Amino acid sequence: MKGFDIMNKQLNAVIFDLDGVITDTAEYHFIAWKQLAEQLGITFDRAFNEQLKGVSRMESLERILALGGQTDRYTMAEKEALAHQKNEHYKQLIARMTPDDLLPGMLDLLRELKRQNIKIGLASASKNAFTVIERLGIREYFDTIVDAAKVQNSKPHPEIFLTAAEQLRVDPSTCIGVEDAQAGVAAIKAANMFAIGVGDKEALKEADYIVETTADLTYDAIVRAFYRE
Ligand code: B16
Ligand code: MG
Repeated sequence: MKGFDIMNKQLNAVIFDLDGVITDTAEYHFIAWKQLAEQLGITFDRAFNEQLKGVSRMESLERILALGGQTDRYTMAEKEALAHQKNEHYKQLIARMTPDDLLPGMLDLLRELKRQNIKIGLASASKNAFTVIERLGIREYFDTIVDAAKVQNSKPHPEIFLTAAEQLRVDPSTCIGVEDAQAGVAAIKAANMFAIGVGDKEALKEADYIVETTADLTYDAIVRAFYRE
C-alpha cells in the first residue's frame, strides 16, 4: 500500500505545476517578453505579465500583440520568429538558475513525498520544463515529466494532468494537483483530482485547498487536506 488509506481514500501521487509552484520562472518570462514587447513598441508591465502565467508561448505572444493593438500586423511565420527570439532570450536566463531558485519549502516537500513512497509528477505548460528541473537539481524526484510538447490541449483542459496520472499508472482520484494559475486549478478539477492552489484565495477559489505561499505546502498539511475532503 502506498500512502495513507482511510475509508477507501488513497493518495498515490502529487502532480506539480512548475512556474509559480516549484520555482518562479515568471520573472524570467517577464524579462524576455518585456524586451521583445519594447522592440515592437508595446509597453509591457508586471501587472500584464500576471495574465501570462500558465499561458502557452504562442498565446502569450498573441496577448502581447493584442495589448499593443498589433494583432493583424504579423504573418504566422513572423510570429513564430518573434516567439523563437523570446525563447532564445529566456533560455539564456534560465541557464543561470541554481537550486537556490527553488521556492520555499519545495525541496522538503519533494523529499518527504519520496520518503513516503508517493509518486511525483510534473505537469507544465513550458517546453523548457525539463531544463528548469535539471538546473534546479531536482530531476531525481520526478517519476514523470509531462510538458507542453507532449500534449495537444492547454490548461484548463485536463489532458496534461491526466497524461501525468496515466504515466504514473495511478487513478486520477488518488492524485493531488498543485497549481498557482486559475486555468491550472480548473484543469486539475476537470481531471477529477484534488486541487491545491498556491496564491490568491479569490482567484483560486475553485481549488479544494488553498495556501498563500509554498512555505505552507508541507507534507502534513496537504495530506490532512486530502483526507479531510
Ligand atoms: P515556454 P507552467 C508556463 O509554465 C508559464 O507560466 C507561462 O508563463 C509560459 O508562457 C508557459 O509555461 C510556456 O513556457 O515558453 O517555456 O514553453 O506554469 O505551466 O509551469
Ligand atoms: Mg504556473
